[in-house]
Amino acid sequence: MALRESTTVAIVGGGVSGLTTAMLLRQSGIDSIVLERQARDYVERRQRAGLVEYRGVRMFREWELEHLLGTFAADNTLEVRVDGETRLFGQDTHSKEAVGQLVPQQALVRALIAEFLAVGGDLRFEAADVSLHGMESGRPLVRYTDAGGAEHEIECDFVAGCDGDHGVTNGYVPAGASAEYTHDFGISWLTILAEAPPPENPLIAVGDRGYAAQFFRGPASSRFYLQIPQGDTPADWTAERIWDQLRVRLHRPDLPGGEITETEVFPLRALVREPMSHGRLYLMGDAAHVISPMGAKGMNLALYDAEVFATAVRDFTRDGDDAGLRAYSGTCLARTWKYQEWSHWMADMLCGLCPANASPFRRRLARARLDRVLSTDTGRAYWAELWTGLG
Ligand code: RFL
Repeated sequence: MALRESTTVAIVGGGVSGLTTAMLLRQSGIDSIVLERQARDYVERRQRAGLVEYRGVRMFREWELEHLLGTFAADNTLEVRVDGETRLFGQDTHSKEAVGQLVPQQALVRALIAEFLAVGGDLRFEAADVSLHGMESGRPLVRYTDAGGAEHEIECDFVAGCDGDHGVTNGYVPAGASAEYTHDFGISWLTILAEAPPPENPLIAVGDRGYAAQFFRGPASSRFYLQIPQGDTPADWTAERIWDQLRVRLHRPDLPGGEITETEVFPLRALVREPMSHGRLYLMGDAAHVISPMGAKGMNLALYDAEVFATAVRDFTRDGDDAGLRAYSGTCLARTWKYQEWSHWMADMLCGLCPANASPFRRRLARARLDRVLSTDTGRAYWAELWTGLG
């Protein structure tokens, strides 16, 4: 016999989108149960993104949760090093007042977990075999098995599908009612986490020597990216080879090495699932869309979806106003596509400056675009709008 429980929103997935949704609902006095497949320790250590754009910072401030973001303000400067020559984005008035925050994703996740539990939130780790039932009914059910093997059945008003790209919830939008749009950039990156001092500004190096990047992930740690040949695996990249290539491509022969704590190969790809809702099920974050890390927007889109959904549930619960819920998918998809376009535009320009990805003609086009973005007022304003998330 399954244990029968009840809540307003059952949230599947305790990553950034699930925990933010739970916290925003909590701030509105709305109860939820978060079901996370992994153990707490695993979730708290999983390192990925590192920048909350200004729109997200403003969101946390407006919901009185800004303290969760830590203390590393970003000044919106991005350095692009083209064949060793420094070009600085964001060095103008367009984004001066709208600064983001450097927040390693796992630090945000840790802060959200601690806060949610401290205010009495219901967060359950090691929840296995999650399944959804009756999404088209007025009162859906979520079933799962807890770590001790006991079966649970949660009756709720809404289900938030926050379980990432490889989760189960997006499978509950019927095939006939959904479409999946994908793009493969034909580029593979090796991503490296290392105990190495971060650069002064986020740094992307492009040009004859190939693509490399270095970003802040803590006062003494960095995330690096290296474009690698398609088909390479982490085993092909020894620590010596990694540091050697980083020094060459970043034009930093003095780059200090450090302990490499993680390496992973991933293809640059994009995916959007439409629609982002079905009946009482609302998909958010990576469960609905995957974006190349080129524009640093994956986590930020997840935060946006969480706010649109939590606001819609609040309006419905408090005022009986279902306009936000009805508009949810369209609202989030409009922003998703805007940032997919931007991320693609950035990749086209920056990866297009490397011989491995572009003909000499396309490389000159990419450089002309870069010059235009940096040297015209409209170009700088366009870049700043999207980098800050205000566009
Ligand atoms: P997450 O973070 O994947 O969390 C999903 C959670 O759901 C759980 N789960 C389940 N729980 C219950 N039942 C199931 N059946 C479940 N299946 C899965 C998982 O254990 C997990 O805890 O998705 P969410 O919340 O939508 O957040 C999305 C972001 O994590 C993602 O967009 C970013 O990490 C993308 N990303 C970056 N985004 C940025 O904004 N800036 C960056 O610089 C950036 N760098 C990156 C990235 C992603 C990377 N990966 C994944 C390749 C760098 C990397 C290397």
